[in-house]
This record gives sequence, C-alpha cells and structure tokens, in this order.
Amino acid sequence: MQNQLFDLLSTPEPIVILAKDGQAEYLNNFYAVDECHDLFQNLFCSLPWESDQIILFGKLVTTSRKVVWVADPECPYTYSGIQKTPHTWTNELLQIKHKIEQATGHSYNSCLLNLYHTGNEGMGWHSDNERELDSTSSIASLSLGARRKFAFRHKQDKRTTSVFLENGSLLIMRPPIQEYWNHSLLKTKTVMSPRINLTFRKILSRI
Ligand SMILES: O=C(O)CCC(=O)C(=O)O
Ligand SMILES: [Mn+2]
Repeated sequence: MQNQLFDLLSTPEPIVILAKDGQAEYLNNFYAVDECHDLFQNLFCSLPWESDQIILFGKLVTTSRKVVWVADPECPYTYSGIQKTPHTWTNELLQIKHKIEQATGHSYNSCLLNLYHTGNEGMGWHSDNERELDSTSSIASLSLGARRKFAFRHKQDKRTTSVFLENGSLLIMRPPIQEYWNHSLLKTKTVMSPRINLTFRKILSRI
C-alpha cells in the first residue's frame, strides 16, 4: 500500500495531488493572507452557525463543529440522514463563489461551511456522493484559518494521500473522485486555533 503526504506551503503553482480514479488539485494562496483574515472574520461574524446533527452508528449525534448550509432556494440537501434547509447567499459568499467558478470552470449552486474551533474537531471518513449532487461536477474546498491535515483513502486498496490545507488554499476534487475515494479532516492535538472550510457543490435541480 502506498501512502503519500504533501506539504506544499511554498508552492505557487497548482499541484495535482491525486490523479487516479478522479483528480485532486491543490492551489496555495488562492487568497492572500490579509484577505483571508478579513474573510474569516466576516464569515465567522455574519453567518448563522449551528451545530451539525449526524447519524453515527444509528444514533443522532450533535457535533461541536458548527455548520452553515447556503444554497439557491431550490436546493434542499440531505446528508448523514438529515435534511438541510438552505440559508441565502451573502455578498461575500457570492464573490468567493465567482472567483472559484473562474478557477475550476464549473458553476456551483450551494456551499457547505464548516467551523472547526480547534484541532479536537474534524470530519470522519466519507465521500460527498449524495444522490442530490451532480456527480459530473467538481467540488471545490476553500480553507481559511488554521492549517489542517486532510487525507484521501482509496475505497478499494486503502492507499492514502494526504495534504496540509493552508490558510487561503483551494482544493479541487474532480469526478469521479467521490466514487473511488473517501476523505477526512484529521483531528490533531497540536492545533488550538479555528478553521473555516467552504465546499462549493452543485446540486441537481429537481424537475
Ligand atoms: O473541512 C474540510 O476540509 C473537509 C470538509 C468536508 O469534507 C465536507 O464538508 O464534506
Ligand atoms: Mn466531504
């Protein structure tokens, strides 16, 4: 089994960190550090953060990680068995969405934001393969705040590829990556500061 770790703090060019059974590209400094600070403060203060509820081993669990689900009005979304009703886009989020759409060549109609207060909070192994998601679209993940380790694990051969997601970085996950790979935001005892992650997604409209 092959395990790879990317530590790309000083890389200016997009880097392909995974190229089999889907593709993942990593862009450092997608936002400059001073812009990241302002964006973090804006999102932290202006959004209606709420605890997430997930079904874990058949039980409803309330997470200490906070979430906000933002989307076009016709985009209800269910994950971990919980139906999410969308909040409306703010100007800042629309500007971020536009910049990311230009970088990826895909358009998005929804964004899941996660707030991790410290390294004690993370996200377990999963793939973003819910029925409502357009499986032909990429998912783009923007990181603001604390640097955290993110890992992919192949669903069949269990090989892993990990990357440190820096403040202001963009990770682009291209299909069919969700079909073949799980991913996780790993917990760590060494991070005491918060991080906000935004994943821009495309929900299929209901006909
Ligand atoms: O926080 C992250 O980097 C990952 C979040 C994630 O995988 C998700 O929201 O589905
Ligand atoms: Mn995910």
